[in-house]
Amino acid sequence: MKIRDLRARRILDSRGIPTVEVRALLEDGSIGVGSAPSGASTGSHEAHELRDGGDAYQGKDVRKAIEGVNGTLRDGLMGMDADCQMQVDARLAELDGSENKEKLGGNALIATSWAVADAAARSAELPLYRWIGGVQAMELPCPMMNVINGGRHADNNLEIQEFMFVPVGADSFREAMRMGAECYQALKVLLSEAGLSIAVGDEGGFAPNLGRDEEALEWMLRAIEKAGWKAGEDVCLAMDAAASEWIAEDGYCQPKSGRRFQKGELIEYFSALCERFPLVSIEDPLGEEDFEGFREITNALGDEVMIVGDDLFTTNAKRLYHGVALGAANAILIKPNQIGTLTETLDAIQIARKNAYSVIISHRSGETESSAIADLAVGVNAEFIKAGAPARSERLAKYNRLLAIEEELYR
Ligand code: 2PG
Ligand code: MG
Repeated sequence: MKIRDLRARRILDSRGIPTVEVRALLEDGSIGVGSAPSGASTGSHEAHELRDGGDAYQGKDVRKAIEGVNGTLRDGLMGMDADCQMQVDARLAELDGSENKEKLGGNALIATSWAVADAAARSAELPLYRWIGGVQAMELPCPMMNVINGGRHADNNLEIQEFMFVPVGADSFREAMRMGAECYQALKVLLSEAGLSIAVGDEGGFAPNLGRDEEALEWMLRAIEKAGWKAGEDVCLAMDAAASEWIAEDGYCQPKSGRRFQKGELIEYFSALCERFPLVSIEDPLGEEDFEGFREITNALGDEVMIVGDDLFTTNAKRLYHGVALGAANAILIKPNQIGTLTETLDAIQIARKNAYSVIISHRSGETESSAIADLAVGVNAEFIKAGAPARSERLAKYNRLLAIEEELYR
């Protein structure tokens, strides 16, 4: 079905910052919608997020990105077949013409790419996950719920950006949500009883000040027990260190405490945490260029634990190939807006699959109400989805969509 029109407008994301929403109209009247989320701890190799500068919205307005959609992208895509996502996305990249989508903006491109996919799915009268994955789309991911926020996502004193519950023992998505949500509520009670803050960070997790980062994991173990589940069996733990934020001239320096680490010390630090806690996944334990460090930590911990490349790979096929060749990491975080089109996102997922890397579909810290990544997760049978706490509607949009998909698939 041919694309008849494209229209972009400004919406605000979950942090109240402008972002792009695109509507794609097809010749049969089908309308698809897509939007761009936005990161705080962004990798340097991500697709460029086009912002205006100047006074409006502290320089973060997206008028240029919107104009690009309503002009260049609209003209370039009109009349193209929305069913051919690959061609549409190739045209998007061609119209931008730059390596990292800096001309028209990765934010403009990803919103457009999603809008076209959504419109094509509607025109075919298929849910988006089915459109993406065909008959093979059948598995629900295990949620990774970020329940304690630190790093760039909160103004507390925690250096590690995310502490997550991973309900690995659940035998359905519904059950996994129940476990995660019960543990989250138990954690809230425990923190509050201890006089700690239960105000939340960007992804809906609590953001207390604690003595040491490890205490976050201790509170989580207590919460799992209080909720009546077994830590390490029903519910495991995961972290996103986002250690690119700690890169210093001579190694690593955690910005809030000033604590310094050499690469080897950081690997030892995480190894010790894995001995003490039922951790199943550590994301970005080292900086975004430290492929060698990732190889070392994967050698040390990779048999037991997922070592996840986020800033390391930025959903970029070339960077993932490089990592695979070295044995750096054994899992990839997939964020469509890091690369800018759905097709390139699917490429990265396919390379990961072929090389036995686990796939985690991920939200951004600045999110919209879109639930497209939930459909993507089912479409590609991703093992995991990381969409924040089981709280705040921009996070629940993804989890609630998965509950609906599960009902559709397994009623
Ligand atoms: C991450 C993400 C999402 P941000 O680092 O994994 O949790 O954060 O969107 O700020 O990059
Ligand atoms: Mg990350």
